[in-house]
Amino acid sequence: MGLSEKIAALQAEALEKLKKLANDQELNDLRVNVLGKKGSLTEILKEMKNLSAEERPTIGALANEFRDKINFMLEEKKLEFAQKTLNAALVQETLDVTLPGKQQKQGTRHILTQTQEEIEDIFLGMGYEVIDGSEVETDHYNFERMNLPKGHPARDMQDTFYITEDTLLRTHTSPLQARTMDAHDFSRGGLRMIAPGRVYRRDTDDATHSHQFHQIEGLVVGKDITMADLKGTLDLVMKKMFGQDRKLRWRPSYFPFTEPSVEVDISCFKCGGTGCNVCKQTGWIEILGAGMVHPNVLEMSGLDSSIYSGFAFGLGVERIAMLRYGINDIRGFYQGDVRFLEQFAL
Ligand code: FA5
Repeated sequence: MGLSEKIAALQAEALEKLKKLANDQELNDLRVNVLGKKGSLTEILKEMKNLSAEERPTIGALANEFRDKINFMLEEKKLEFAQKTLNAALVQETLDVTLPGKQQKQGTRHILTQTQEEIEDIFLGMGYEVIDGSEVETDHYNFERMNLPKGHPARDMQDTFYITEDTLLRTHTSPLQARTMDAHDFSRGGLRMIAPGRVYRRDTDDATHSHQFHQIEGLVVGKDITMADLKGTLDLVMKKMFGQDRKLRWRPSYFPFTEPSVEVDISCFKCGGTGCNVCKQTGWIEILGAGMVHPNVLEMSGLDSSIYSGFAFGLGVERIAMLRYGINDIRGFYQGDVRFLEQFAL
């Protein structure tokens, strides 16, 4: 068989194999077997040295034509395989935009935060400043500046967690009264502030008591502040919080840092005052402590108590939220049970 016939036979065989290729691996094998250094074409071309000078160019041209043709066809096949792989991937990765999405659970502000912010908004609307305080407080501000010197019997009602002998977790937000008065420049006028925050006591946890809870302190100091201002202010705020029908009841009480002192009750939201299990058949629910700032407290901040007077109050945020939403166990606020919390999602 002459070389041109051998090339023609090789071409026919290669074209046949090309048709049957299944993947890139087989394609590469065919390229190596036919066109590679030790491939069939190279073997055939080794015989060129036996040809005459006239025959060589013709066979050479034939061989080149064959090589180009096979290369071209292998390249086409390669593209075909790539296209197939791509199509298969596209089919597999199809995104069905009509499928329903996964529902994302969205968080919500805690009911205590909501209650606190609502109270803040009412006071901000009346021109009060909102003051932030530290939960770690000194004995000096928590007790002494609140007219509770060391050994005072009323300290027993607010035993707390001590960090050192003079550093403790605050038992109420009242130290912010002294701190705010100390920082205020009274030559520029009086002050109106509320101070919300977490407080701590060595109380036994039960349905209405927690060893940590939230208070909002209120303080107004100026030149002609009277008990009437305190009454008018709290009456307005409580009606905004609990509705116009609520009545307030003022009872004499005792706090070392106010004189006179009062405790304020609100007419029961459930029975309206006739008596039920929520108000323990009294028709009233205690909501806060308040009074006129004790002269000693004013004087300790450097104020002349014959010129300046003020009122203060401290309310429990949990107590307010429990009343508003009919929650009967304070522990629900802290347990993080989503079923409890999501009832108050806004
Ligand atoms: C005080 O803490 C005073 N500092 C309030 C005050 C401020 C009076 C300014 C006068 C002038 P009392 O201990 O009563 O007061 O607490 C105030 C409110 O905090 C209570 O009415 C109650 O709502 C809430 N509270 C008290 N103890 C607890 C507790 N263990 N758990 C949850 N709430 C509590």
